Amino acid sequence: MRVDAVTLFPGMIDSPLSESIVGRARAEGFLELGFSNPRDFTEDRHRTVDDKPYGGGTGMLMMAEPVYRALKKVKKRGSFVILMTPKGRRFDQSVALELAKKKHLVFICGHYEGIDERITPLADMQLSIGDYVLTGGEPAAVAVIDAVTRLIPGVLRKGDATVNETFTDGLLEAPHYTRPAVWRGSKVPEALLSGNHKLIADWRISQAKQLTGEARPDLAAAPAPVKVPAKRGRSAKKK
Ligand code: 6GU
Repeated sequence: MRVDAVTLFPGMIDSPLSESIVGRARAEGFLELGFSNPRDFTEDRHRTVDDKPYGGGTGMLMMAEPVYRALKKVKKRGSFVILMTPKGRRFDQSVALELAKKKHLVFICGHYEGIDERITPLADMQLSIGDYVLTGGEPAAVAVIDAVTRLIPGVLRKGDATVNETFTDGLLEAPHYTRPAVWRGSKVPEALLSGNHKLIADWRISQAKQLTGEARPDLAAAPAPVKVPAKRGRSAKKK
C-alpha cells in the first residue's frame, strides 16, 4: 500500500512510523510512505503557509493554496483522500478494515487552528481519532496509519494474531499472562495452566464478556461486530 501525508511536519509522522512493526513493513515494502509539505509549494520570500481567520478569532489557519498544491503533487486516479480533523468521523477498527482495502491513501494534516474550509470538498473522508484536541492532525494520522498497516496481508507474522483480537469480535480481549506462573506472589489463572484447550477457550470468552461489560458497556451493547480480515498463509488460524 502507498500512503502520502500532506503535512508541515513530516518528522512527526515519519519518526514514530520508523520503529517496530510498521518500520519493518516499510523496510520490506508492504508500506510506502511519502510526504508532501505545503511549505514547499509557497512562492513568497517567507514561505508563508498560514494567515489570520476572516471575521476574527484566535490562532492562525493554514491557507488553501499551498495545501492544494501539496495534495495535487501526490494525488492520482484512485487515491483516497482523508482530511484529519476533530470534526471528522470517529476512527475505529471497522474504518481501519475499510481503509486497508485501498491502494493509495492521502492524509491531509491540519495544524494551528485548522485549514481553510474550502479544502474540505477535496477529501473523500474526514477522520478524528477521538473527542480531544491535538496540536495537529499528525499524531492522529500516525494512529490511523499504524492500525491500517498491521492489517496489510503479510505485515504481521505468525504469532502476531489478527483474528481473535480486541475489537475484531466486538469484545475486549481476555487478560494475557506469560512466565513465571507465580510472580511476586501473583498467580496465573488456573484455567490457563490446565492444558485443556476447551477449558482455556471457555475461560477466555467468559473473561472477555465480563471485562467488556465492566470496562466498555457501550461495546457490550453494540449489535454488529466488525468482520475479521481475510485469512492468509501460514499465519491463518483454523476456527
Ligand atoms: Cl484528526 N486532529 C486534531 N487536531 N485533533 C484531534 C484529531 C485530529 N482527532 C482527535 N483529536
